[in-house]
Amino acid sequence: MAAGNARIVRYIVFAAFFLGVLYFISNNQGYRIQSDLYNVGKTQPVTQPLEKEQPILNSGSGLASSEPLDTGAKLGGTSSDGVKIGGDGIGKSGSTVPGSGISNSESDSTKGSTRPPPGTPKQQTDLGEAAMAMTPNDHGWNDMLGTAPGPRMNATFVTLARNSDVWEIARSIRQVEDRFNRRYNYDWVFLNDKPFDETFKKVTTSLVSGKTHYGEIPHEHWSFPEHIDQEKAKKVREDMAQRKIIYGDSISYRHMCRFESGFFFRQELMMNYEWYWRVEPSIELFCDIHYDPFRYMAEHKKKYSFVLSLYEYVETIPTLWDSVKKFMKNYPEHIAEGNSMGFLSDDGGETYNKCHFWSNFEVGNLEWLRSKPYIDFFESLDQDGGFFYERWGDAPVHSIAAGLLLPKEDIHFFNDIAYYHVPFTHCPTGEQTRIDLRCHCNPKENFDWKGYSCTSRYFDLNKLDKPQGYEEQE
Ligand SMILES: Nc1nc2c(ncn2[C@@H]2O[C@H](COP(=O)(O)OP(=O)(O)OP(=O)(O)O)[C@@H](O)[C@H]2O)c(=O)[nH]1
Ligand SMILES: *[C@@H]1O[C@H](CO)[C@@H](O)[C@H](O)[C@H]1NC(C)=O
Ligand SMILES: [Mg+2]
Repeated sequence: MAAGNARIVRYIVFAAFFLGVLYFISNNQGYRIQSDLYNVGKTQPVTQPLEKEQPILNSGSGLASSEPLDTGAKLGGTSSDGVKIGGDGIGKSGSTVPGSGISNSESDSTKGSTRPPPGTPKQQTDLGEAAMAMTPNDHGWNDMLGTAPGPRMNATFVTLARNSDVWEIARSIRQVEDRFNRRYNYDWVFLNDKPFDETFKKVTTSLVSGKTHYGEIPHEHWSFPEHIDQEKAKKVREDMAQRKIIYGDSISYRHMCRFESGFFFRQELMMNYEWYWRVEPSIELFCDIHYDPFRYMAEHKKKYSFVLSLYEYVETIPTLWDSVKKFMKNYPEHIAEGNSMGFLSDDGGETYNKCHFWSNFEVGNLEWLRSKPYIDFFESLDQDGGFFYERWGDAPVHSIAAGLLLPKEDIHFFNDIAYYHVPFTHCPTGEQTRIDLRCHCNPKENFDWKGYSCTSRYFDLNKLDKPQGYEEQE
């Protein structure tokens, strides 16, 4: 009897050992196939959310997973609730900008690429039902590996850049991918007034986990409108150069500001999307982004968002507010009830207090920018010539539009997106928030509650509670 038992035990030990060897082999293979963890969104391995304690090599091995391997065969599909899953037919070359008759040369990065089409979300049976984890207490909050569940919005990152910006934008992309997009695989649109070169395309496509698209801006979106008096504009630039106003003597900077104010959202490539997230070269993201900001915007019916706000340099916009007042008089129907005039003006609209949202970071709704109120607003300002006779920035232009054309609830402040663009930092207020989000910013550098920030005004106007600990940062 005892001998019989011992034999059975031996069998069990052998069997366990054998299974262990099998487990080890399959794991090792899994590891070799996916030698780069961050390729997770591109190669579409089966990705089960990892438990924290599990050794990292186990990631994506597929063991114990019941999910079918999704190799992107469903790319380009649209789920039943109309949520976009993958792009298709975007970025045909040589196509024309609607209404302009100008040829736009673009190239689709996926052409001639050897890697598989970029990621689609893990196919959930019911995409729309996957709830978004917004706090550490919510289910799925710490599932930071693999492709994020849930629907995807009709959204893209967008970057205006020169070929020479390639390494600076590469840094930005890497941070956006590491902190967010590697799990979401949103597309990225690059725009330039000149054709992008091969290096730019190769480097950026290698870094973006979604599809990349490259557009050349039509000439009339990057040039002086006919009504601009060239002599007058030139004198302004010479004068501003003497007064050492930053970018005051630059023509290209003015084209850039006018383009970002009035045209980026109606570029042909951008017409394929409903939401955008603007990214500039050399920015930093300091915290993990645990949820989809596009989806947050959509579900909360937000149209515009910011992380930093400040006072504009008055020398660049002496008559901007006069132009705005003229617009308000001519188009009273466009001014929203319950708007954010209180953010922009301290005297009920008589004068501008120079407060604006910093537009090098924006997550926003493209349909709003393409709407009649916004277009009328832009065209009205453009007629007055301040992009060239002064040096109006796209930040005050977007901000004043958001402040007047939208109800104030439509503008969102992302406390949990930690951000840097020289020289300002938004580092989330609240130690627990920074720990939960694994931030690497120095809270002392947070600009939000400093004297030159307008974020307090935004909180006051919207009757929002300031995050705990803000007083210590004032
Ligand atoms: N294609 C193209 N992009 C430009 C040009 N000038 C600026 N940009 C881009 O427009 C955006 C804003 O320009 P920046 O030079 O960053 O302007 P800024 O943010 O006001 O100033 P700094 O970042 O402090 O230099 C960036 O994404 C630039 O890459 C240009 O002449 N051509
Ligand atoms: C995305 O939005 C654009 C612009 O509104 C629209 O033309 C396009 O059909 C949308 N795509 C999907 C898949 O919903
Ligand atoms: Mg910049």
